[in-house]
Amino acid sequence: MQITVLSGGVGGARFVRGLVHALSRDGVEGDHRVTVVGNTGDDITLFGLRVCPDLDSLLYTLGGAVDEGQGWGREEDSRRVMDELGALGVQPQWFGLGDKDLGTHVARSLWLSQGATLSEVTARLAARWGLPGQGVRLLPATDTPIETHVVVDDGDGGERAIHFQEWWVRHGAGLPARRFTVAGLHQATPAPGVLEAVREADVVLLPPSNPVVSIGIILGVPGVRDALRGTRAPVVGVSPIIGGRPVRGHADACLAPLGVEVSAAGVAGLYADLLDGWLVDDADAGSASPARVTVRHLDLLMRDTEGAARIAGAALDLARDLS
Ligand code: GDP
Ligand code: FO1
Ligand code: CA
Repeated sequence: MQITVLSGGVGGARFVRGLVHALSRDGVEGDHRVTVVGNTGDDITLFGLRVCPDLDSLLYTLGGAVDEGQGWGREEDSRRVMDELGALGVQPQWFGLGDKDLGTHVARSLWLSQGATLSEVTARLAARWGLPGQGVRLLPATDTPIETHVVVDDGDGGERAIHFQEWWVRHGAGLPARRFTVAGLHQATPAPGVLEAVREADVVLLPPSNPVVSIGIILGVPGVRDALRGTRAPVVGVSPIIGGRPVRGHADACLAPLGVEVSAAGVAGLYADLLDGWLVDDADAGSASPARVTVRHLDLLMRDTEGAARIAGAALDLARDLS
């Protein structure tokens, strides 16, 4: 069975870890059964290094090396390099890169500078973290550099665009967003294997990732949304909103500029043209859904890997029933 997942960082990574657990527990075998298409809109160049937070959250989580409390970055990391950069007056200091994490960014930037594509770099990093041995292939949504920007008030009656990470991390998504733009998106092409992974999948899963700045960005890469609309595979999504609130992060601040209600139904509406099945939390049982979408409800909180596996298993069950 070929399962394709479009993923952001923490929410997507925890779901994929649960999916891998469910597949190994239920005895489904075969190499590269799971293809994860990761968001690259969060990517940023800092200190001359290319940082890909969502891809790295996937790598570290599946590699068993993530800082579980944060959901991103390496466990038991230190900040000696950042401290030294601070002492040297090097900015920015609002984005904290751990020492072990920096090794990833140095290697990625080196390999990119030597001419490797982001897909090739990601495959090398995935090998380091044992993803192929888990039957997981990780693809960036695109090899074209893209960056999500947030248009905010400039305080002078006009507007200015800042990098998504500056908005999310430095400002805690506290500056009201007028809209999101994605630099480079129109020229971007899907990374090798992305469209095939969607078209030839048996199941396409949308994990509980941010619908605007994670999955929304992947769907915005030219050709990807059409591939989801056209695939014969059932497309099943998991709501990242429980009881009208994001479980973590600032998805509410991302939905606001789109005028979309912060609810499971609001998110389902963003996927209405491509969704076949939709999992909502028990708290949202009875919530509205787009026409022709089959909705089931269950406990959607991923407390641990077992909990994530339970949710992933429910998504696969729904997909099977829709096939
Ligand atoms: P990010 O890139 O690190 O922000 O991670 P994602 O985009 O993959 O996922 C973020 C979304 O995951 C947020 O909107 C959260 O509401 C959602 N999320 C996080 N943990 C859970 C959980 O346990 N259950 C559900 N249903 N959603 C979750
Ligand atoms: N998130 C923070 O809130 N503060 C940070 O200093 C920070 C550093 C960081 C470094 C590497 C990395 O891969 C992720 C990091 N994140 C940090 C998380 C991350 O940038 C955001 O949560 C996501 O991009 C939002 O989707
Ligand atoms: Ca993200």
